[in-house]
Amino acid sequence: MDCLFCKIVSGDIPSTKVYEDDMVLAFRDIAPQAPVHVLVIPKIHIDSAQDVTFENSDYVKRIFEVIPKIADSEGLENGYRVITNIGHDGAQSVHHMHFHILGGKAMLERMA
Ligand code: DGP
Repeated sequence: MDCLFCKIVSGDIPSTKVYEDDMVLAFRDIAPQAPVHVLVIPKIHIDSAQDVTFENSDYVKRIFEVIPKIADSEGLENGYRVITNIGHDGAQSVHHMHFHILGGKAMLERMA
């Protein structure tokens, strides 16, 4: 499958990793929109959060277990934002589910 983030998981495309375990990889966004901008992805291909099922939701569970650990290691004690974009209207550009961790500054209240 021609998927950018699957290639990052396999190591065919390099990334700056900040966390990895058997189910999840987290790496720095190539075009950061905040002082801290990390992407957390499942190591299996799931198109988007719209494709989460009873069969693959353990990956989402794991992602949300590791997000606080990443936030701690990135020094985000004042808070942060977690975003997942879905499909065209959600402005999803890479079609491998990912959760943005954005922090290191106060976010704007408006989200859209
Ligand atoms: P989204 O718009 O939600 O699909 O976000 C995709 C993000 O992926 C976007 O913030 C930029 C990032 N990105 C795209 N290509 C690469 C890449 O090759 N490496 C890394 N580290 N990030 C990438």
